[in-house]
Formats: sequence, C-alpha cells, structure tokens
Amino acid sequence: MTAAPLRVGVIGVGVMGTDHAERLAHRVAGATLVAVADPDVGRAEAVAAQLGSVHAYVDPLDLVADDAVDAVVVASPGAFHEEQVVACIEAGTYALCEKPLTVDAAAALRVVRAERAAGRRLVQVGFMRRFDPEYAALARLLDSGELGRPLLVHHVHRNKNVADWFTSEMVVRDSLAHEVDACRWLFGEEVVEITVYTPAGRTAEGIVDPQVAVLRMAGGGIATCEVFVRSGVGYEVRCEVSAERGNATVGLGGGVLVRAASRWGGAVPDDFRERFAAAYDAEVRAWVDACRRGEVVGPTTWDGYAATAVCEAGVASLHSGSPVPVRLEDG
Ligand code: ISE
Repeated sequence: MTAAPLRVGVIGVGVMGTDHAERLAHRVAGATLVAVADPDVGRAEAVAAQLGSVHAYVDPLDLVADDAVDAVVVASPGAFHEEQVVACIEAGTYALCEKPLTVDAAAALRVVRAERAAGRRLVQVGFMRRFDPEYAALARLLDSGELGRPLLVHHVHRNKNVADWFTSEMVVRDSLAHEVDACRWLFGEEVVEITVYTPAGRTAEGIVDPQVAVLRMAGGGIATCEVFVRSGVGYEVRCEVSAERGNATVGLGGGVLVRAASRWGGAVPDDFRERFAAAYDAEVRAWVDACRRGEVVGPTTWDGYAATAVCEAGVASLHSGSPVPVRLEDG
C-alpha cells in the first residue's frame, strides 16, 4: 500500500456521481477527490466548489489525461462508458465504472478485450450489492455449502419512482441489471436464457412496469425477478434463495421491524442511496484500498459484459414476449 492518498476524479456528477464525489471527499480514508467532469459546466463547478479544491472539467477525457488523477469513477450515462473506460485503460488508470458497464453487449466485449490487451485488471464494475453486508453474508452462506445447492432465487426490486425519461428498456438495462449480476454471483454460473413477462395491457406513464424476468442458469437453477420502478411505495430490494437444505432471505431489514398494535413493519427507504449507503461506502473503500495496493478487486469487466449481454437478450424478450437464449462470446 502506498502512503500517498489515491487522487480520484469523478466523471459525471448526476445523482450517483455526486453521491460518489461526496463519499470520496468525506468518507473514504486514503482517497482525495481532485477533479470532477460533466458536460454541464455549471453543475461540475458547483460540485467542485462545494467539495474543496477540486478541478472542474467539461471534457471527461481531459480529466482522464490529467497527471494529477490516479484513478477515475465513471458515473456518466451508460452510453458514454465505453469511450471513457477504454480511455482509462489506455492511460493505465484504474476505473470504477458504474453499472451498466455499457448499454450493449458488443461495446462491453470491446471493453473486456481492451483490458485484456492491457495485460492487467484496471476496471471494477459498480455492482454494489456484492458489497452490501446482507448480500455478502448470503453469498458466504451459499459458498459454505450449508444449505446445499441453490435451486431458486426470488428477487424483488422496487423503486418508489423514476425520472420521466426512464424507458421500458431501462427497466431491464439499468434496474434488472442488478438482479442479473446477483444471480450470476450467487449461483456462480452464467445465465443461459431470459424471459421478460409483463402484466397484460399495463403501462404506467408510457413504460411497461412492473416487469418479471425469469432467468435460467447454466446449472439448471431458476431465478424470478420482479422489477417495479414506479411502485409508489419506496425502495425495496429483497432476495430469497431456496436451496436443497433450506432457504435464506435478505432485504427485509432496513432497521428494526416493529410488531405492535396488530402491525408488522418498519421504515421503507426512499431510494437506493439510502438503502445501499453502506454497500456504496464499502465498494468505494475496497476499490481505493485495492488501487493503492496496485490491484483491482470486485466485479470484473467480464461480469459487466455478461450482465449487459443478458439484459440485451432481456430487452429482446420484453419486445417479443418469448424466451431469448443468452450466448456469451469468448472474451
Ligand atoms: C438505478 O440506476 C440503480 O442502479 C438503482 O440501484 C436501481 O434501483 C434503479 O432502478 C436504477 O435506475
């Protein structure tokens, strides 16, 4: 581990980028936020001014080229990730790329190949659930073999609401992407087929919502994933695994569950920044610590590619209503 702090730049200071910039500025030991970039120069300057002596860039590639930047968090919209992450790889700069790695599978595969050509890992993909204490405990429990082989996984993923520019395809690519990664991680296998079902005739404010995806895993396991982005309730993420010798559930917590006055329940957080605050902190801390040791940990570009490929097939299934096979290309 080097004694010097890791000098980090953040590309894209929308909701998630600003959250990461604040985290890096205030809550991650061993990291210093040195730069932000956003095409909205007013926004970049406002975040920079608020967080100390931080340089504001308009062009993200100028941030990557800055010698004072050791590592980059890529939190721009997914359509820009390929160019920005590949620029980091070519500069030999560590990157933590928010999910999805890219919007389409061909682009994700190009990122996998660019990193392979560099000859070493430089990219961590931001599937933060792997750093959530409850999910991590669930993965360890499954790894221990105590419950035997996982057979079924049931996911619930509900947002209170989403922006008016959110589309039906984004329910798959942006939201379901988390469940796809969680399934690959918990089963330890690739997804071989996806079917996306929708309640007949229901669209809400122009998008097909909720959606239910059924994933078939290479080893025969099955996952069901409800994604409901305008549930109106709050942010709810749960996962239940049925295995050969028992089952396990995470995501019911969120603090103390009260049983009183014929009522059972607790608080429901409003959004993912609150629900997964500890996971995001742990994810970014793990990334910073690894970069300072000269390593990269966590989800790989291959994980990012596989999730994107499954979601691409999911979008095809959303449109056709039929199962769509997933075929991963050799990286
Ligand atoms: C958003 O991009 C996220 O990553 C959140 O975790 C997810 O819950 C939300 O549905 C996505 O839009």
